[in-house]
Amino acid sequence: MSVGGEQQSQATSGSGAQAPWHALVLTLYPGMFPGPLGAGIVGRAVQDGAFALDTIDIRDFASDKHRTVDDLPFGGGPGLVMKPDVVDAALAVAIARAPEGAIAICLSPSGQPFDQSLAREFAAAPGIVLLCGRFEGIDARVIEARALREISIGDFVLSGGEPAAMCVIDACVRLLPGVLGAAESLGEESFEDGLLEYPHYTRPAIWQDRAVPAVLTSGNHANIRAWRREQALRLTAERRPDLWAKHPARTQH
Ligand code: 9WO
Repeated sequence: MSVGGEQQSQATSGSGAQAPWHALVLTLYPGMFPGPLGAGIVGRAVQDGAFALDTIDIRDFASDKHRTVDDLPFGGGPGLVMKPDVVDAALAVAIARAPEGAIAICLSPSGQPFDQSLAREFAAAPGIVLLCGRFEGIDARVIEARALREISIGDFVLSGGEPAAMCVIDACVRLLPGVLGAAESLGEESFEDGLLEYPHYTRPAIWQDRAVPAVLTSGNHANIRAWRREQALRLTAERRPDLWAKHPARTQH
């Protein structure tokens, strides 16, 4: 058997808009999707057809009767490495199926740190192809040959790239036009201005002897805006010196 992903891949997409933003995930565990992406705002976006979520099972591109996708590492050492021929055959189909201009990504702790500006870049593209590794990793030659963007969601090791792919997709989808309603819309949100979020409060005004900050119940909206800005600046300076160093407000505080 040779290349065959077409029939086995699953699509989860709505029926509304034409050529919606497309996320195409290459994985050995297509059953993990949509998973958490089926809930809440992102789940609604799939149902509404604001974006298309598609998986390709990498194992469908194995060429032997045992459907082998991994092999021993050259140079020795523990574990197994995903075979370049199998991964490349899956990528060929993925790139052909994804919209022209889609960005091809590999999830790896060695990648470029994912942040809100990368989410904006990916959301502005016609779509993304996400390669999720398993075992000890993927043969480096296929990543180089396909010029994949290596992306990290943080300095920790997962058992596979899939949870990281879900994070990237979630961050991009909520930036697509029409996905967030007015009530949830961006603007004051964390990272849209390079700052951490100010703290939030709701009723009751006193809970377990703790009162809400008085300014929030004052009705003075200029003071409330100023207080929230101060809190965002203070939290960012205290907790995230890396973000604070890049922020234009740093010199005034
Ligand atoms: C694992 C690894 C460990 C140390 C330094 C570099 C590394 N690369 C990989 C790797 O690509 N691993 C593959 C995907 C196979 C094993 C599970 N994988 C994975 C991806 N673990 N953790 C991630 C990941 C992805 C994005 N952001 C953080 C972690």
